Amino acid sequence: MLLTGLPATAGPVTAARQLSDVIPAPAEVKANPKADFRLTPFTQIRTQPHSKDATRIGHYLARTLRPATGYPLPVVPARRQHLPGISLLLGKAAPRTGTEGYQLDVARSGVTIRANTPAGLFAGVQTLRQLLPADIEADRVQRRAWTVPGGRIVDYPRFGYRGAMLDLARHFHTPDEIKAYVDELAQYKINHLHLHLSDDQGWRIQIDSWPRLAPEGGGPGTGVDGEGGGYLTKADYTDLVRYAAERYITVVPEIDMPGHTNAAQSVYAELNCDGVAVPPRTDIEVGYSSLCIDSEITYTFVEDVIRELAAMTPGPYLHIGGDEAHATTDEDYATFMNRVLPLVYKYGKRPFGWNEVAKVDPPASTVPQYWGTTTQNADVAEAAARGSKILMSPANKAYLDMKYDANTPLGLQWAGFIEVRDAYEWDPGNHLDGVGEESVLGVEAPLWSETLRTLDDIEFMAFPRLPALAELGWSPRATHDWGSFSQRLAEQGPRWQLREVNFYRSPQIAWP
Ligand code: TNX
Repeated sequence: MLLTGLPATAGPVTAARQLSDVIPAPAEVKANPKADFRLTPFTQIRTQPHSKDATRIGHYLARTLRPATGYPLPVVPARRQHLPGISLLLGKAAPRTGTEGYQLDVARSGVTIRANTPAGLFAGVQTLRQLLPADIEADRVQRRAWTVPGGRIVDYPRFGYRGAMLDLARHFHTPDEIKAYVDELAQYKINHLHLHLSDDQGWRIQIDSWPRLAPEGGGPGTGVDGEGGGYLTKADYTDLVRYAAERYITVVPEIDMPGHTNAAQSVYAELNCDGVAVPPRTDIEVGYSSLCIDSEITYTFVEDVIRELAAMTPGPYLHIGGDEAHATTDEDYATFMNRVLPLVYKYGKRPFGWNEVAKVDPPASTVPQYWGTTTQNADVAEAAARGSKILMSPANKAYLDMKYDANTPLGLQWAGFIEVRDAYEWDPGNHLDGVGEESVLGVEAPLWSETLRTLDDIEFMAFPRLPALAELGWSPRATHDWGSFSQRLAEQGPRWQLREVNFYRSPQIAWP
């Protein structure tokens, strides 16, 4: 383009993008090769007038595109349209785009993203970002053409819940590390972040009514091998919730009980049946701890924690764990859950539990999270038959802490090795007997931290498998195709490199 002073093909570092080169695969794509759009130094970002959300998303887009283009990209209200631009408009999107989808039109004269909600606009912005050449992720000016392939995308999710879980208990991860992960999750249209805030090795959230819990249960020397200390203050947590919400990600906090409670029981003696505090633990055993089911103080404690956690959590869900309670009898487990589930409702939240919670016939609005490794679970199937929605996290497909293969330096292997193709090749809507598409709330990718300390460690396990799970959660089944996915995934490699995101160079992918 004349105005840019750049030759049309300046610095073609990466191949031209196709309109369908997006993860997760969009629902509907109609390319129009004659309608490519080119960003120029005069491009404006025009946002829905009088919409704070659209303006904020416009600034987010501008911040994303400025470093590599060096263009000013002013964010202005979408009124007059005489300069080429990117328009972010609320309303008038195809009805099937629903509450999270969007419609993206690329023509020579401009790019228009329309959505019924800000969340949809934000999703459309992520698509636009991926449609630009990978160099757009550079933190310094790249002299090259910035072309967006022409045509129309109409896109919307298959499942309403697309999640990632981070275990802060086995090793604490700092707010900055969590935010960096959130930034990556948002690009793949993940909309929930589940924080595993307590376990045997650590307690990671400030609770005012039990003031020693976090400073002692999450202090120096806690975590696996005593090397994972730290906790979130209420201010940290609130700031994280806000940061995630600005990226249309809802935080789902988890306090694991009645097992996985050694950290709390090592700080407060009264949480043990014999009134004696247990020693802190830094090993990776599971299934040995249990709250004292017959003691009233247990329920005072649980209610205090749920009340304080619910008060700082704007999202609708609160996860109460419930897994691997091997030190609790079945009868005690039912007694406990039948007292604690109502407490979650009392404070206005909808309970999540690991799939063991299905054993107690919880109300239909309680969500069992399936983490088994087989395709059969009678309790979960019965819950689905009673109307429960199930969250799918089968450990042999969706666990990001499983090793890729025998040589992976990090991770565990109790659920098997999970290469990127294994993470991709299953159908959440047809995986578990008796749990069909209509019973599935969505897909979540848990990342347990027994072996993970740094952000580099987290990223190495999450990428490239997280995008595979994100695609299973968002894209219609009809788009499912390993050949297409593996090519689109390969193109994410240079983007991760430019963003300094660590990833596993899976031999299954032809990285450029
Ligand atoms: C099982 S999955 C656990 C966690 C471990 C994880 C390690 C689940 C509900 N419980 O306590 O961290 O395996 O992969």
